[in-house]
Amino acid sequence: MNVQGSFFDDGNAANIPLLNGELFFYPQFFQMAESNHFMQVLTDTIAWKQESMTIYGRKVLFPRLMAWYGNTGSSYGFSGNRFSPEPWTPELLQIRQRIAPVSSAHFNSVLLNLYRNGQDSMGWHADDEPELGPHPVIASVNFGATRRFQLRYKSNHRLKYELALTHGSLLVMKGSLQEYWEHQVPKTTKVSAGRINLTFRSITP
Ligand SMILES: O=C(O)CCC(=O)C(=O)O
Ligand SMILES: [Mn+2]
Repeated sequence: MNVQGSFFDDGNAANIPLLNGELFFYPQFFQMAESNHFMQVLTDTIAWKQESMTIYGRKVLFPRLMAWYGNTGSSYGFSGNRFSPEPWTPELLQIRQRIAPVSSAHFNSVLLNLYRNGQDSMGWHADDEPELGPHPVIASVNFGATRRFQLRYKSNHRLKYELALTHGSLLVMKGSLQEYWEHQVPKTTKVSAGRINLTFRSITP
């Protein structure tokens, strides 16, 4: 289904107009009770790990916990790491099924991030790894603490956009967004609670 078509089904959806990129935000995609349930179950059942990357020969820990789930064979590499996915859990399959109608993509994997508090973060990057293909559709699901999600245009950093990713929200990134824009989740002293973000992706080995 076309994402725009879903606007008639969900009055809360918004198409955020950006130069050279498509962004769709559903602030209350999941209801409060479901969101609380997923936050709890994912916190307890996902195989969270603190991965490291090597920068100028030094091992540096990522400032968050991560996990990678998906179809066998959808291995995924970034920052010098190569991840083989854990098999889908029932809750991850339920979430994937819920977002399928508004994402118009077949997701074979999901990268999960657990931000333990406001000191955990993700720096500027684009989801432009070759295995995602040229115009990837990435569906980003959020549970727990609200965190700021910032975008900046690669060739002109003064062009920027920011939104608050709230408990139960869904953000869909598509078109040429990853080619022209970067995004980040900055550190904040204002948040002490945890947040889980899931980015559903389609990987071509
Ligand atoms: O936590 C977020 O909202 C962003 C996650 C992200 O950009 C990623 O996993 O590539
Ligand atoms: Mn990303």
